[in-house]
Amino acid sequence: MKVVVTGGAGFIGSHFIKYLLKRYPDYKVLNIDKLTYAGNLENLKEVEKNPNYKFLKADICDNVIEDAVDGCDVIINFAAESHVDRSIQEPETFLKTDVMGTFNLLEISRKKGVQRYIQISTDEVYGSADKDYAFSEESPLNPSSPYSASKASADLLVLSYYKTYKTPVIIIRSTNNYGPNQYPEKFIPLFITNAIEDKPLPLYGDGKNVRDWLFVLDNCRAIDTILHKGEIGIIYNVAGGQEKENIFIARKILEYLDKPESLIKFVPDRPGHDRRYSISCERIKDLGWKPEVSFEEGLRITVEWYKNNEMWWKKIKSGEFLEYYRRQYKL
Ligand code: NAD
Ligand code: TDX
Repeated sequence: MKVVVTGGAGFIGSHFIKYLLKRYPDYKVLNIDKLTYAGNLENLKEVEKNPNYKFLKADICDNVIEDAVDGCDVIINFAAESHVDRSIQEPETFLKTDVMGTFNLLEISRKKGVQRYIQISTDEVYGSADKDYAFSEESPLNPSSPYSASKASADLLVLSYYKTYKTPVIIIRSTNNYGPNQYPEKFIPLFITNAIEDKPLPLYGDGKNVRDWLFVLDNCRAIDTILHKGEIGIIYNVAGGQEKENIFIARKILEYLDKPESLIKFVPDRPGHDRRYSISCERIKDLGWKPEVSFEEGLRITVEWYKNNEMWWKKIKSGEFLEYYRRQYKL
């Protein structure tokens, strides 16, 4: 199978490429990535010499990628601007990449007759869930941030291509991923790396917002399952089934790193901050998938990885990110 992965130099995409090449040694993967601040080819060091792996630095909004995808069977679109706080400060790139980039890939899929177009979406498109309620794939879209609104818009476009042109699409909406190689602006890697450096952990609001955490390799297994067994025209939710308040996670990270709780600093809430994310995922469970990594184990693996790979994140935090971080949290 010839698979085009877009956004494969980012967090989830890079794990997925490594997973796919290991699991299916005869598959060929073309990674198309613009290498924005979030793209990092170091994430792919172990496969860069693999003859079945190729990399193309390009923007998914650009028509030049049309020739590159020639002859591919599947496109899996991970490429996106993915950080909610950045979308609040600078929404435009989110519309360009997440909406127009998806549009460009759909057009290419339609013209080239790809066998499958898989859109990597998010549970955030459903918006905040009331206590004890979980959204299903049929729930209405109710996004809160420019990020989730752009992802929801892309989902609607993807579904329209299925209805109008019979483009063979599938949408995957997963809960919050965590694990090694996640850019340290996201909650878990930001808090781990700050704690290692004895810097404050900026906890938004009262710290009681809830996210459902999915270890990144469990998500790779879910995408694999859907790639091979998923039904065309269908949306699949993928839930970690491990809902935690942010403050619980902050305390666990400090406990694992043997750092004091006084590092937690409550800061003003994120505008439009969704209180809780929760989704049901019976559809993918019916295909035989379930998460295998408990939150405790996944968090330990993640903390250990950041402890042992300081070069990876220190390079990032000492550069452009530091400026952004100072502006954002005024710490
Ligand atoms: P990430 O920010 O780590 O990586 C995004 C990648 O896309 C980067 O390599 C970047 O260079 C690339 N990219 C950005 N704009 C591009 C463009 N115009 N053209 C080509 N490449 C471009 O993101 P991630 O956390 O790995 O998320 C991957 C996907 O999964 C995204 O679509 C995101 O919305 C979705 N998702 C993420 C999570 C999560 O918790 N991280 C949860 C659910 C869904
Ligand atoms: O400094 C912080 N302090 C804090 O309290 C940051 C960065 C986050 N938080 C809170 C906000 C959220 O309640 O932690 C929670 C998780 O925040 P993020 O890591 O920014 O993730 P979230 O907003 O939930 O969105 C993520 O999950 C769904 C990803 O960034 C998206 O790409 C994905 O679609």
